[in-house]
Amino acid sequence: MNSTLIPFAAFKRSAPTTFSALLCKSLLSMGIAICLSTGAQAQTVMKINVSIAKDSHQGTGIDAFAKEVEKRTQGRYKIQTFYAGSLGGERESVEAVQLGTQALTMTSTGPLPNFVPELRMLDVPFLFRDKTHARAVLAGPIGQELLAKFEPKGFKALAWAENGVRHITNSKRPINTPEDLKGLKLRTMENSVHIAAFKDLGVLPTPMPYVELFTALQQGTVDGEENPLTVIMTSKFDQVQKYLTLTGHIYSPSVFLMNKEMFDKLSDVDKTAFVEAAKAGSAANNARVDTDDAKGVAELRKRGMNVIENVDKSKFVALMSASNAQFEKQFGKENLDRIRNYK
Ligand code: EAX
Repeated sequence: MNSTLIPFAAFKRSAPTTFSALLCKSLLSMGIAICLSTGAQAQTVMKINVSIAKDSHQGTGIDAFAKEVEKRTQGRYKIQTFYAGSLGGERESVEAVQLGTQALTMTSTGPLPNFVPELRMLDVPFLFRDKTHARAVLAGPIGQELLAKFEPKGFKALAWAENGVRHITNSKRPINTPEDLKGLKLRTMENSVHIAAFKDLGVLPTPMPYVELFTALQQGTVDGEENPLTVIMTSKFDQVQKYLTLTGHIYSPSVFLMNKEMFDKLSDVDKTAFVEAAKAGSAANNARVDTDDAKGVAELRKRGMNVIENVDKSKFVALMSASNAQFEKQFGKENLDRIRNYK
């Protein structure tokens, strides 16, 4: 691994200047490729992926990131973008980045506590008042401290982004109160906090990766799921889910991750370029979340969904707080209060 970029430098020096075609030396085990393009400027190619569609907040986020990296490194780095789970689901992709077989990924925090346990606290139900509160926490000292927790685990977390505020959909019946959920089989993310919270709500949580979800809903393996409006729209869940209730039960962050050794080998200037590019990607992602949140209800109604907007949240809060004492013991009440009270 340590030699990843050393041959790159050597390659560049010895490269003839008259190459007419793109020549790539793939170093798949290292998750990168080094290419010589016309004019023999050496270029390092890295991959980034998301598990949802290109036409989505996350797709928009990695597109903006790729463009900015190329621009800010004058084309010395090229980021190839992959969508819709074509390189694997979120947990698999995070593993690949940790191992270094893939350079980069953008993921929701769903599977991340399996790698960085401190992140579990971000997914506690009703922890954030709204998106503005959540964005402020992630941009402030708490968010920065959490990004640093990735480093001993083999990741450079370049920047936070946002997956969105989660709402419940299902194919069986309108959900007006938590009692309406009783007995429903609901897919959750592969995250122990989500699983505990949904057990408190009286549903049968079925954890599975997002990439398997559409088929599971279509085949009736599960009755429902929960995701932000932006994910529901881009995933076309309206084709397999009749009912949507705006529960807003959990705020779901996402993050740009890079293999730490690869990041450490970048020059200081390029390190800044990657971090700034991720911030630009995050801004593009968040803007798309806002657009989708603003039009989501009307759009999903137009597509035929029955949307319940005004739900009595206090009942959901009361039930989903059953595990709060346990969460406070596990994650530190002071840590959760620090997030809750952040202004
Ligand atoms: O990252 O797994 C999920 O439900 C996520 O919200 C989705 O994949 C987007």
